[in-house]
Amino acid sequence: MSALDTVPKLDPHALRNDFPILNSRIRADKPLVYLDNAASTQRPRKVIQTLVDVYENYYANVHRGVHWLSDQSTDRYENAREKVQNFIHAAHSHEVIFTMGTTAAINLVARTWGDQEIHACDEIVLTVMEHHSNIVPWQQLAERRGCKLRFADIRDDGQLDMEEFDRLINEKTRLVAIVDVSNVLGTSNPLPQIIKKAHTLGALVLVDAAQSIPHSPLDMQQLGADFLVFSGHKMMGPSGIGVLYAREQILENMPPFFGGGSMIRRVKLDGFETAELPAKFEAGTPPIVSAIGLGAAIDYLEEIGLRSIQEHERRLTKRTHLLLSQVSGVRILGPAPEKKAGIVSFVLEGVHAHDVAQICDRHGVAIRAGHHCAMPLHKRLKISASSRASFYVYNTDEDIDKLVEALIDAKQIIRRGK
Ligand code: C6P
Repeated sequence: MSALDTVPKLDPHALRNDFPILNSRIRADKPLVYLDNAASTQRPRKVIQTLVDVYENYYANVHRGVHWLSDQSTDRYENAREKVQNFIHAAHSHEVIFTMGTTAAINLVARTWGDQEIHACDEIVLTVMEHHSNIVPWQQLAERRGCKLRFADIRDDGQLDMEEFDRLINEKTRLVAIVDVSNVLGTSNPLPQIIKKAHTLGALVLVDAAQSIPHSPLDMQQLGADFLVFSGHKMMGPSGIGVLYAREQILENMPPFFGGGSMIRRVKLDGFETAELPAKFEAGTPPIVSAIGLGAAIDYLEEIGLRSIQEHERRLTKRTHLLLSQVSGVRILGPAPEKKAGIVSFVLEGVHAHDVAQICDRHGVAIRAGHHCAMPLHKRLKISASSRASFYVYNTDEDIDKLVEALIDAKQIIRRGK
């Protein structure tokens, strides 16, 4: 018996009942087929109800009041932090900083750790498959500090070129900032190998886990990355909430980012002292209810089991590759299904990605089209745009059949138009 045989199989048809929005009928009464999960997932009733429950019964500002309601909401907010800690297996809950999302978390690191630690002679290693959120903040840092950015290429099969990565990283490298799973290629990067190499050379590693954290298990103490960033809205949580994880010692040494209430121990007219972690990085009133909602999303994900989610998506990805490879004119981007997560981007010969997505939409099928905030990657692939189907726990084989039907229709419509 293989280890995978012991992973309980999830039932997407049963799980769909937890998601009210999936009962929607759109565009001339078509059932909604939601395949845009890499952009944002849908929320189960449990998460939605948690938000309602907090607003109806427990809402007040946190860490401020001495009254009962404030205690209730503070307890729930801090409990959500502990849920995140356990979910990523961090050593301490104060290593979990709530932010507005992945983008905000990376900017926080660039503006604090980056401005303090990076100098003109330093280098930062990135890859060509990064999302703009993991490129632009480093370009801005390079403008401020004069450091050099180096980009590791991909191989023709859509995987990271590890030989080039090994050549780019050296004693000048202070940071490797890398995506765990590419939001376009679905490529899953060899993080343990990358982290080991970076640490040997004294560089830190930031992992952009926006596309991986809700799809496969992650253990920060085992992985040993220095920073980890992700967004709640891609893991069935509310939008406007995300996480920056960093090791305690790094956070202790980093200067605060936003100044204001909560992040101080004491303020005088001629200066201030910062608060302890994690408050030091959470100035102002935080996204209280969204954080509690994220905690509820984590409960839901853990009930299903990350291994089961990963297996389900692997199966859907394999099936999508198989069926799309039978549609003439489709070119799938990225590696073979066993080397990628539940993201399948493709181009349909002779049809613009936006037209593909629009025709899919007429069939009730929601996919994303464009550069997916990864323009350098599209340039590297010599295309301006692609279409992308991305899966989650509630997607079924029938959803993929509908996608394929829509693509065949798109081809016929374009042929008739010519
Ligand atoms: N990708 C997509 O459709 P925010 O917007 O801050 O929650 O996440 C930014 C981000 C960072 N890194 C990766 C790998 C991402 O995929 C994203 C968001 C969405 O692919 C919206 S562009």
